Amino acid sequence: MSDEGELDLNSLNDEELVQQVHDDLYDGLKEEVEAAVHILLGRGWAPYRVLTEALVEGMRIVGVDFRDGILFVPEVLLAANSMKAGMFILRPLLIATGAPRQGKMVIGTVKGDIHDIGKNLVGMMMEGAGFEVIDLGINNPVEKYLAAIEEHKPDILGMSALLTTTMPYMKVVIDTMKEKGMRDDYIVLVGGAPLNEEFAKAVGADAYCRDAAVAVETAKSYMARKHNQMAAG
Ligand code: B1M
Repeated sequence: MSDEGELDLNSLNDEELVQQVHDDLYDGLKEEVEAAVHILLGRGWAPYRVLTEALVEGMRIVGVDFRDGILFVPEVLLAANSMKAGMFILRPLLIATGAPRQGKMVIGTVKGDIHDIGKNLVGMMMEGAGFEVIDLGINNPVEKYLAAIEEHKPDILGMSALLTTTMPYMKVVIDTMKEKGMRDDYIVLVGGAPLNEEFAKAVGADAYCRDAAVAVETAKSYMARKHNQMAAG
């Protein structure tokens, strides 16, 4: 695009700029998304507000058109990369809160599933809340979760699944933990768009987390319970 035709993001007011981020995310325009994130931060927006109102909402819109067959995998991949670029800018700001050390979490997306944006976001928010986070990435078989638990001895195991076809795998992981007599040694939290509380209960998780903020609150309250139990016992 020529200089003349280029849109000056700085000339937009906050509302227009957020709308523009939604459009640029939709169109997979990574540099524009990055520039807008910087501008919003420069205008004093809290990183979490930029994350939720600009990026997460933009991805929600992408999700609707993906579902309706208006967008396809290649376009959604570009949108996801743009979102990740925006998250990369926000990450240090979200994790540098100086929160006191809370505990340790191992988190990963389950086998067969390559969606990682939500998991990454949960990881960031948990780090910001004072948790040490070991991220196993995507497509994790039960062996990988177990090896990480052995190695890192976390307080919490977090699992993410975005597909109705992959979410049942959480039960495989939890059942294997039960078989090995180690299920009760860990707090198991699960999340991902197709899950709900009923599902979490059915697979034997401790709790379902609707979003990253809920994951942080849930993790904190389970850690407080754990400390109380240890103090009492
Ligand atoms: Co996919 N995809 N996708 N996709 N994709 C969905 C999930 C889908 C709902 C789209 C749709 O049809 N509307 C649909 C699933 C339908 C279903 O199962 N019922 C779908 C499909 C069908 C597919 C493919 C099968 C498409 C195909 O190939 N034909 C394929 C599967 C690949 C695979 O995994 N094997 C596929 C591929 C892809 C891309 C690679 C193109 C890309 C992923 C890129 C990436 O992640 N690196 C992609 C994307 C981006 C999406 C949508 C559009 C967006 C997901 C996202 O990042 N959301 C998604 C539509 C949707 O979810 N509405 C869709 C933003 C993110 C911040 O939210 O991930 O929900 P979310 O995370 C939230 C909460 O869920 C929660 O907190 C997060 C932050 O607030 N949370 C946790 C998540 N994990 C948690 C773990 C916790 C706690 C909370 O642990 C404690």
